[in-house]
Amino acid sequence: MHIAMVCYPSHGGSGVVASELALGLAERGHVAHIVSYSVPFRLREFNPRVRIHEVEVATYPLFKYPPYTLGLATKLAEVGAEQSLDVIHAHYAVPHAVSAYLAREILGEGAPKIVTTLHGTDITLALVGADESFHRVTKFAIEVSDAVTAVSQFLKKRTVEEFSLEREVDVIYNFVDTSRGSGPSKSGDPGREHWAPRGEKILMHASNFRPVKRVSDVVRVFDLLQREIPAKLLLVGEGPERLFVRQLVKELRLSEHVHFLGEQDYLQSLLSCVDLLLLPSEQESFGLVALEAMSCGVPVVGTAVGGLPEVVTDGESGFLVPVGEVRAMADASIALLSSDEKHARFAAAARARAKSEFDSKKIIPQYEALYERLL
Ligand code: GMT
Repeated sequence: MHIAMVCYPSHGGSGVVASELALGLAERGHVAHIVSYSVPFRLREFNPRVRIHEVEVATYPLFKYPPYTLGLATKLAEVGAEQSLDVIHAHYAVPHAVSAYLAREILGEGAPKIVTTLHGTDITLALVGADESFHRVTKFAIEVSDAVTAVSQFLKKRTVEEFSLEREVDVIYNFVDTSRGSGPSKSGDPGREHWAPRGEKILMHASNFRPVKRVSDVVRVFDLLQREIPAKLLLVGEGPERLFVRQLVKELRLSEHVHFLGEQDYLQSLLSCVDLLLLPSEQESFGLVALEAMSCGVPVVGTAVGGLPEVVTDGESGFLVPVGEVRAMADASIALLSSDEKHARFAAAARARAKSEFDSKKIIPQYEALYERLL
């Protein structure tokens, strides 16, 4: 099959899922065509079965805002005609599925089928709530797709309710290649020596530092924890809250224990020396970073929101507490890190869950089957 993958190329779960899906499909003999405004970071290495089609957006004095949706539709129609695409897989309803719909209309008979995967932020956060017209266009994009998937049961339910949908929405969970993750044993890792030379515990948080991630909660949890357990905190990612978080780290006099690592393309090598992942988000339709951590045998302390409880089993592969309960998050983290036996049990359960429920070998065939069903 020839499948166009439409995604955001930046560091973020949806781009990672689209890129890894493209690579997985290529491995299974298909050809994936990435259609985006730049090359997604995990696809920079040449792969003959993953072809990149960059969207150019016309700039013209009349255009106050460059029309990306139209540029994308034009590119999809062009790739569709030249490569006989079977499927356009849009990650996000707005604007990607809208462009896919336009391309399908332009191509007419024999046009590719449209699969739209909902990742959450378009449904659960600002877009839909902020503007009635976005609500309409999102509902439209969902309804005209040939198939729609959501990355968790939570997101499916939320979408069906929000848009009073009568159409079918499939749940296909996000996935991880568990063969890349190391097991739960953390001792002897060279990263440990570097970040924690005195044998301190290592905590990590990775996100796009948007307010929804509540990164300041990470710092406050760490502050409480390091009063009882010697520890270091690795903060991975870039985003609007970064300066504010830096300031908080300074105010709490934690600078020598907190490392800001910026954006990282792959987390596995970092996670191999990490003891605990903190994810205190206000909303998370899935929480891909939690799964990446679990795949490396890293338990997660996070919030019981959205689809996160479908990924992290509370009390087995981590702990989930209500949003904003910093003290509870710190207590759960302290409990996990102060007993080697407990930590090893959680680490093994986390890795086992990632392998049994979310391995790419289990999930990618579900997308393949969906494409085949449509064709
Ligand atoms: O969380 C973000 O801000 C990024 C966003 C994205 O577009 O990558 O993440 C969403 O999609 C991910 C992949 O399906 C999910 O793992 C995240 O939970 C979801 N983010 C939210 O729901 C806030």
